[in-house]
Amino acid sequence: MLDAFAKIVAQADARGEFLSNKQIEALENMVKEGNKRLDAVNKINSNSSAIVTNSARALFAEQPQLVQPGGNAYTSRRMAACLRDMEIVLRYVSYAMTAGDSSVLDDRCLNGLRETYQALGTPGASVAVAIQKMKEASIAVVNDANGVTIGDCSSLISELSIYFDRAATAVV
Ligand code: PEB
Repeated sequence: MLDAFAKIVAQADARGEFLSNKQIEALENMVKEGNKRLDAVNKINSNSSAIVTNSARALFAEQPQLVQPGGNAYTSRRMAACLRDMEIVLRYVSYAMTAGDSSVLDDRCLNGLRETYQALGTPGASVAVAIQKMKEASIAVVNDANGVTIGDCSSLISELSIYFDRAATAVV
């Protein structure tokens, strides 16, 4: 598992070079914007159950066959597994956002997930829709200006989007 710092160090070491000015600038910027990053993570964490349940509800409204007899989220056992999976993905996205690097998400959550869903007969495309809905909900929560000083969060939002997109593409 890497964070943005360890990643740049590993890359420089692989080439046997000191960090470049550009790399140092990227890390400086990360430190400068660090509080915003942690605020974003904190907002996702404290709204995690709403993000998961609202996104699941939206998925089942669009794909009602999932919750009908024979559907992949039918029976409370499967529904619970589905909500749990969504929460796991959201948690790993929040870790990636904390670290500023996707490796924790890739290695501990997404690696082999497509094959797991194939083996289970769980529709990966539907999981991807659920993840996209969590992305929209998380962005809305992070961008919510209520009670905070408004700043520019655009680059954090695009980074967050990349982690969700990565998760969504990993399951189809
Ligand atoms: C991945 N999900 C399920 C299982 C595993 C995962 C390993 C099988 C074992 C179990 O049920 O616990 N586990 C999960 C994950 C990690 C992990 C992400 C990462 C570290 O360790 N059903 C739907 C929706 C979707 C869904 C489309 C969006 O209709 C999910 C939610 N996952 C789902 C369901 C099951 C499951 C298991 C329903 C149960 C499948 C079954 O037993 O039929």
